[in-house]
Order: sequence, then C-alpha cells, then structure tokens
Amino acid sequence: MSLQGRSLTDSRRDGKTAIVMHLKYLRQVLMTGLVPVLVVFGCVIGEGSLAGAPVKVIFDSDMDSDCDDAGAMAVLHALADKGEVEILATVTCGRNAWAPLTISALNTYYGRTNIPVGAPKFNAPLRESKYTRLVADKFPHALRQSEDAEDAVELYCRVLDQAEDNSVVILTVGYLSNLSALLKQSAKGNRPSGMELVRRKVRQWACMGGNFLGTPARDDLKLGNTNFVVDKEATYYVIKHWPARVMFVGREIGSVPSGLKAGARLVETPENNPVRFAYELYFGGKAKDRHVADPTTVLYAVRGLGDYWDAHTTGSMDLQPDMTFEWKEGAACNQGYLLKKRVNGKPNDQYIEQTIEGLMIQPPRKSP
Ligand SMILES: [Ca+2]
Repeated sequence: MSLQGRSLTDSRRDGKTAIVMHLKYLRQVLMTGLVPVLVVFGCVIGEGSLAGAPVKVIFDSDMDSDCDDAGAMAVLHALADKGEVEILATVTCGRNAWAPLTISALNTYYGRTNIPVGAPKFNAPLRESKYTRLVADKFPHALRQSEDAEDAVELYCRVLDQAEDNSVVILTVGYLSNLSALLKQSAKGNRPSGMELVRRKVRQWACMGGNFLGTPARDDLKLGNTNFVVDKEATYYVIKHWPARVMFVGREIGSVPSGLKAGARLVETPENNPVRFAYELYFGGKAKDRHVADPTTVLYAVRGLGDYWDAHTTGSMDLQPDMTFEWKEGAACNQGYLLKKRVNGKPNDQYIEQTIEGLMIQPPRKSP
C-alpha cells in the first residue's frame, strides 16, 4: 500500500536510516569530545532565566490559610533583590479580606511599593487566616484598602498584553480560580482573549499542586491537595484547557512526604519583618519551621531545575473531576512534573532547605 506515493517499506527504511544517522552523530560527538550546546527536548528549554535576564513573574497566592505563602513571597523578593526575577504582579486567588493588604505589606517591606496587587472580584474561595488581619493592621502597605486591589483577571490581562511574546512565567501557589477566569475572559477591543494572551505571552506556568507518587505517578488524594481541591471546577477547567507549558511542583517536593521545612530562622530577622510576624501568628508564638511547598515552587519558577531537581517531561496528567489523577505516559508535550534529585546516591533535601532558608531570611536590599 502506498503512503503519499511512497511504500511503507520505504518509510521503514527511512526510519532505520534516520536512527543510523543519529547513532553516527552521537558517535562523532563522543569521539570529538564536543558536547551539544542545546538540548532540544522541548520541555528542557525555558527553564530559569533567558541569557541572564531576570525572569518575569506573576505571583498568584492563597495568602490566607498557610504561612508558607508569606515565606514564598520572601523568597521571591530575595531573588528579585539578587536581580534574578522581575515581579510583574502579585495577586491573591481567595477572598480573605486582608490578603491583598498582607501582600501589599510584604511588597512594601521589600521596597517594591509599585508592584500591582490584584484580587478576584468574583465568587472565589473564602478562607480564614491566622495572620492576614494582624499583618495588615501592624505593617505599612502601599495599598490603602483591600477594595483598592485591581480585579485579578484584568490585572493578568493588562500585564500579559503589555509583555513580550513567550516571556512571562505564571507562578501559582494557591487555587486556580483566577487562572480559570483568565482563560474564560473574552477579547476586549484590541486586546486578545485571556486564552490567546496565555498562548502568546506565557513561557511557563509553575504550579504548586498534586502528589506525584509511584510509577506511573498517581494521586488518590490520601495525602491531601488543597490547591486543587478547594476550587475543583476551576482546577479541572485550567488543567484541561491550558494552552502553554506547565510544570507541576508536587507536594512530595516541598511538603509531605519530603519533610522539607524552613521558618524557624526568621527569629534572626528584625521584628519589623511581616514574614516573621506571619509565622509567629501561624504558630501562636515563636516562628517555627513549616513545610516549603510554596517556596520550592518559587525557587523552581525563577531558577529552573538548576542543580536542585530533575523533571519528568513526557506524558500528561489525566485529571478527574474529583481531582484524583494518573499520569498517562506518551510523547513529550507541554506538561511535566518535578522529580527529587539524588546526588551521590543521597537526596539533596538539605541543600534545597538551606537555599530556601537563606533566601527567606535575607534582609531586603532597600530598607523598609
Ligand atoms: Ca499556598
């Protein structure tokens, strides 16, 4: 049977020829000692910064139930102080009334009062917090009142519309409520739809969420997965429709069962540090170590795999409406998840903990 005028035998022969050519190339590389500069497995491209330029990030957080969101913002600002990241926008994905002011207080502490703060103006999840109200009361914030926060979806659209193509990293450490609304946002005037903006402008989405245990990785939710479960409808829509690259940072990377933690050393920072105060309020006294699910995601979004992690970049997440999933193997596509890295046979957990801890307690470059 012919295939576009060529026989199946011809196609097989061409395939064998291609394999032989690749083997010859590999042999040539090994013999000459030349190492290919570019590794063109699509998912490897796009890690970390491009040619040393700061990574452009939109930070989206449930700044309410857990204190590691505040720790994540500390890491993000510390990396900005090192010139590794430009923070384009900071948004909350929940309706906790003091979350926008807490985010603004953290931006203010690190001397970045000009970063826009967004909040959902729709019926997003509403969760209590042990720290947002008191942080908002005690610390200065450039945002005068929570109501002054921009509509999160409008903020996403504005920032993406102004960005260069394929330049923005979206970093979520909370629910996917904003992203769902963004993907459903219609075109307005000359501005493309939210879906089109993501397709054109987003280089990568770094998503804290899911448990990637076993082979194939599957999540039965027995270890919990707050970021997916709190707004299931949004999560399902976003993961099924996301038109760009996504890297999942699973809970095993910085939370259970990894055991990685940081926060106790915040006691070494000044009392006017709102991150320290958030940890103190969360623990009802002295700041203690807390898991680092969100801070690890920040570290990945800015520095890429580096010498911290490996990644599984073939196949895709087969997510069910109840938020259980199994990873379906297949060709490399736009989805992947981080893998813990072992160095000399040992996990490098301590190295990652120390990196995060150092960034979390790093004093602001500009004094508040
Ligand atoms: Ca979070």
